Amino acid sequence: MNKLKRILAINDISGVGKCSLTVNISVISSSGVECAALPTALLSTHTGEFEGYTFLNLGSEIVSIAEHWKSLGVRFDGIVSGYISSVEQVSMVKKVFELCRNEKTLIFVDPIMADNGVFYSGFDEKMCDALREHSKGADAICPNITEAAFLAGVEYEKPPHTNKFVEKVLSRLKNLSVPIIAISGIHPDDEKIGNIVYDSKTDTVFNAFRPLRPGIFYGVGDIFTSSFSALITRGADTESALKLASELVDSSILHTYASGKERRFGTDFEPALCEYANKVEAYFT
Ligand code: PXL
Repeated sequence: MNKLKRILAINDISGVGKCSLTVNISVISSSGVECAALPTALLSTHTGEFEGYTFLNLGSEIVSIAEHWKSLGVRFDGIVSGYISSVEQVSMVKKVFELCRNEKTLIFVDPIMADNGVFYSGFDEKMCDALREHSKGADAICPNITEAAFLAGVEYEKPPHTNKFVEKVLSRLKNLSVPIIAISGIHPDDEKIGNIVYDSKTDTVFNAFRPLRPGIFYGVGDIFTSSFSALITRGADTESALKLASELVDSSILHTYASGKERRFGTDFEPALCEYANKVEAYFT
């Protein structure tokens, strides 16, 4: 039997709205990987399309928690860095990497800061610069196309995302020397949307597109990053991890779309998890 892998997810906990840690824990666990959690902030909901959400910065706890884990000898096979509340917290998360990694730990950075061409509430250029630095030294980064353009210093272009735009973004991101670059939410024409992954080991770009369903689906970036990072940590090749993660996103979107629910309450990945888990186990068998 293969040893159970363990990932640390560093992200906020938004109580309602199905994003960040609530997604990380569910999807990473369903991928057959243990998920430990380090919350960077506590919110009542995510920040998109909700008014009056509460926000508590948990920065003062971050390094102490990691020091306790170090004293216990806890190490992680993978660390996923997600929503970081401020520039100051970026250096705390860096410290967590130092305390909780060994020479084999894979580091995944999801530079959560923006979508659809605009920064999320509370983020700006300074945070973008800090996340660019934070991304250097990661084994993989998982930005959406807006975050990818911002990190690359390329002006964001609205859909349709042309090949020229995507290639420019990717070629600038390669300068960060991160071995795997996974970009989600690329929308090349009216009919499709999807993800691409650049793997520097083989100098190959893989893609996975799905039929477009109109509107915003909150948390799909978190679903994708959680699945992709768990599968890579378990030893999947990049092409298979992209395929399985993209199928989970696609299926979650289909369930949400069919339900007609209010989108801000999040994407319904739960009905898709059982089939996903079975596919993952079949892949690793
Ligand atoms: O899904 C990304 C995300 C994470 N955390 C918070 C958010 C968002 C996106 O809106 O608001 C708090």
